[in-house]
Amino acid sequence: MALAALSVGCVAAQQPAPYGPTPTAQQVDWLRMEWYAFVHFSLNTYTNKEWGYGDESPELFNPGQFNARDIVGTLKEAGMTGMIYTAKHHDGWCAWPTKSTSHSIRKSPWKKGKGDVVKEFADACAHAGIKFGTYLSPWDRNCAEYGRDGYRKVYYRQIQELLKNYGPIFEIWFDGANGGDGFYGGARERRNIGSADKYYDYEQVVRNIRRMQPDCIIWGAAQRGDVVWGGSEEGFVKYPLWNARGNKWISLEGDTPINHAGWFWHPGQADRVKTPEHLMNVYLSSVGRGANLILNLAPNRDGVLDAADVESLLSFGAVRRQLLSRDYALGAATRSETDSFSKKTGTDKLTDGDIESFWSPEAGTAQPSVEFKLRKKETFDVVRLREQIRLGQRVESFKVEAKVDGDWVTIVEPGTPGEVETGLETRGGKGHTIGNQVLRWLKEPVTTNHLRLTITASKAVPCISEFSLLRMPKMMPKPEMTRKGNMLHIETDGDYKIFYTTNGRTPTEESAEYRKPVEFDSPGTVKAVYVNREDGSIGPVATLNLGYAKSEWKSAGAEAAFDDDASSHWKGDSAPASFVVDMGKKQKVAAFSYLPRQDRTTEAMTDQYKLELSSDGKDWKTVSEGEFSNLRANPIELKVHFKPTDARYFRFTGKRALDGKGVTVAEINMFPEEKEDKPRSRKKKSRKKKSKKK
Ligand code: FUL
Repeated sequence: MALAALSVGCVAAQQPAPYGPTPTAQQVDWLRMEWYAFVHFSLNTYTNKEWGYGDESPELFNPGQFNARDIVGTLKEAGMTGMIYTAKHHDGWCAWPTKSTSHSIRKSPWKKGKGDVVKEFADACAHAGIKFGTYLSPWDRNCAEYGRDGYRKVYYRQIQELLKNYGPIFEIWFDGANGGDGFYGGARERRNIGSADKYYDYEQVVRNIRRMQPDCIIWGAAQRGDVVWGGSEEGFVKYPLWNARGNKWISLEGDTPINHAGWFWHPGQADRVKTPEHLMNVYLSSVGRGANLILNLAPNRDGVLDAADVESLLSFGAVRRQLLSRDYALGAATRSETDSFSKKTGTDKLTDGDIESFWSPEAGTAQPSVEFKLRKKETFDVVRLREQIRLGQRVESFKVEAKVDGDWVTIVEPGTPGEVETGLETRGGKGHTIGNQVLRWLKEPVTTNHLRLTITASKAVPCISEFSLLRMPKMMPKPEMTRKGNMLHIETDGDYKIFYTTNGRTPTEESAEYRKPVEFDSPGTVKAVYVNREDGSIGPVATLNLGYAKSEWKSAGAEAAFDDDASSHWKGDSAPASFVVDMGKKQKVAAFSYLPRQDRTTEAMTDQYKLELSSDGKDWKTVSEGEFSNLRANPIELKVHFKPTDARYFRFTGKRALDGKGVTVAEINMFPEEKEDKPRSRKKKSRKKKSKKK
């Protein structure tokens, strides 16, 4: 939209000049998309890994029930506006029949090597009317030429194929993970590329993309693109949020998987899905702070989304839709401090429901404010504001007050410089920047018909397009569970009763009621739900997959690695470093989990390991050795499966760490054989009947 066409409501009857960097029309359209899906689906889906090394066989990829329209239909039903597919992840395998490498879907048995996942997703998106984008990892652990000049040709060709053959691409992702160990055509070595900007020549990459698809939003590309990473794979961005980077408008995107298990599908992940309440906090701490949200869904080995992920996505989608369905400020009477409610000075633009029209006070007004009169008293607990960003981002802080029982009460405190809101805590936040939009979830609902907005600091005359009042739908939380030694603890909350099971079944009101910590010393699955004491509604199921209890475990000095306390960690002074644990008795182990240190530093965070088992503490057998991937961006608990083995002792070796000296472990768990551990027969799978449609 041309600036001249903006509908202005300002006292001076003159449109304010743009301030600072302004977004391109494409960036504005992109911000209006709010949230869309990431879909990670590749060879890693079959290897229980987050990063493939590059030597995985393309034979693994055979999703017998994959149906792109089913998946895209689910995303659309949730209200998502697009999806971005990992056409190539770091392992280098291409999910389309590329001419750039033979390490591709042509070598996979799926559709006899004639399949093209990119095409199926692109077509399904076009069919559903949502946008399609692509992720093409710059880092390629398969390609022999990676790290050398020859790779650029390969990579540019891949970009060209994706941008020329699959219709409009709304966004292309250039991941920041670059260089390191890999297969590299058999060299099996470490390759570093130095400056990614120089190595890939992002200046040229960006130029070429603009030529091929001028409307495509470019993520990353050494800040030469349009959008950058929000800074955490938990999905939040920091607030206040400024879109200006030097003289360029750069937007932010919060990214996170819907499942705690990671970006790709992993066995047993149905128990680790994030609740709709959690997702709402992610939404409020990304979209609600002025960024966009990309939420990952990972199809399983059949090529189908897990029912648990779908259920949580759709419930969150419904809650979001309900939240946005009614704006209590819509059509409210307005006035600026100097005018009456009847005289229109443009303040009415704030409540006209038009995202483009805006109010702007006379230049020079110190702390301009607007009053709102609703037709009747309403109860709300979310305030939303939008700036007319086509004219740049201006507001530094704002305040919202409500008249309650004749007194003005501040319901959104103005932010003060230097404060930073981070993480997923979203209730009671202050009023800093606005940008595309800010959503502030109040600590308590407020009932009133009279409000006041004050812009307490702004870099230039404010241009505010919307002021909205929303009501957060009720969301049931799920109980937090932990086991300490042999005792199971479930977080209590006076409003709810807690029911739980230890046999894997979904708890009901017929199940055991939790009142105080209970003994649970075996491996297994505990499930618990909250039941609202007032209305009997049941919340989402919380699941805890427990390994062997660790109360009898002994070691010389590594207790912090198995004390059931995520905040403590064992540290070995220099890599490699090991510790031995005596589990007290011989038992069958088939998997272990590793929790990296959780204190928000990657210093000495173990990312290469070896695990050995022994029956007598003398003869050792290595059962697993490898890499813990993507810890820098996403330090989650990772579970590794191996051949079931009887053992009383284990030795864990941290072979390498991400940064600095030494290696660390926050927590190690050992698991018996579980149903999902068993590899599924390929033949059986492809014979399975079709349509497991959710
Ligand atoms: C990261 C990658 O390394 C992860 O594997 C994942 O693809 C995520 C979206 O970006 O940087």
